[in-house]
Amino acid sequence: MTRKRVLSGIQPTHDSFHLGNYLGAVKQWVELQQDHDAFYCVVDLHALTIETDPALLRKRTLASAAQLIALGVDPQKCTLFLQSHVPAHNQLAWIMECLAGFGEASRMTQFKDKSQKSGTDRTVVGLFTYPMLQAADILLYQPDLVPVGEDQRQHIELTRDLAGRFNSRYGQTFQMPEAYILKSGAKINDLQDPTSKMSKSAESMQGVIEIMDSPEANAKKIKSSMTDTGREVQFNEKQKPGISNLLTIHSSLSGSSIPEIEKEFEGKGYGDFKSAVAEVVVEYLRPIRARALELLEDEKSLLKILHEGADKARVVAEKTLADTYKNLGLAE
Ligand code: ATP
Ligand code: LTN
Repeated sequence: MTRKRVLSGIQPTHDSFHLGNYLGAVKQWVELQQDHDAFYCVVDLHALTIETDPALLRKRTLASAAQLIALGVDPQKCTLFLQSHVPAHNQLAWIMECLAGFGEASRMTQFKDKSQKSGTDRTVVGLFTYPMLQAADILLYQPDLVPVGEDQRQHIELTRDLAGRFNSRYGQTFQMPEAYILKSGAKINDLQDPTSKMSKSAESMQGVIEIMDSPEANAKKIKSSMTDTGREVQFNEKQKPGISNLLTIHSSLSGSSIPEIEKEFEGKGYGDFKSAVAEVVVEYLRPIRARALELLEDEKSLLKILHEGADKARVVAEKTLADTYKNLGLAE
């Protein structure tokens, strides 16, 4: 039986991924690569929608790839590559732009939010066409599943609409992809503001656990995380959002269930619990950070992995692009 195909992407917009990115997204990538034909890409072209210094963009792109590998994305088991290494992404994106309606694209909430924040004059056209490039990323690989966070559901819906529209106008060309979104448990919140999600663009990084941060800095952030009222370690998102978030983090990394952890800390205070969470997080991330740093020391080998990934990705992408051009009536 052929394995189901999976595709996903992540933007290299920051120096480090955070625990939310790992538990909400990358951990699923690692699990899915075991029994799926998985394609994972660092979407460096999407990152151009935010103006970045060229040296920094390059550094973050390589750091993203190194972190993915250190977190368990295995180039022997999946195809790991950079979006900009496969020109078919841009080529199919144009086709998607000619298929999407202006009104339809204007309804994308990510565009509305981001453009509202920066104002029309500072919003680039690429932010508007971002979802059509994302649709191209996906459809080129004919995936069955696209693992993403809840915030990406609308973009996957648009991708499905575009695929359906193309197929009915020009004949069956694209596989209809499904979003693969984890249940609510996978949402990790900010340690200082546990009612909002842990985010790379948070105002303060005090509540964000970064993979590439030093173990000491991360331990300190957890120990000084916001304290809820009361003193029992119990999962109750309404009354104890901070402790509940820490319980989710502990459980996801240690593998112990939340009731088991609650039992372990019965009669002990928040202080002991926070120290234990700090220990779990620090020990989990320590080898991952070390491995990522090691990979970054040998850029040549890292780039070789990415080039080999792109060679594999190109074969699949170019086949879909050729079929698309043919079905559209572009002369051969
Ligand atoms: P920003 O907040 O600046 O938009 P981000 O931190 O949300 O960035 P993205 O690059 O948008 O990160 O997300 C990468 C992946 O990580 C997405 O699939 C997203 O759903 C997931 N993700 C991001 N933050 C969290 C979180 N706090 N909990 C669970 N999953 C998350
Ligand atoms: N928009 C996504 C990143 C992304 C993506 C993709 C995800 C770009 N292309 C293709 C899945 C499939 C985000 O911001 N998380």
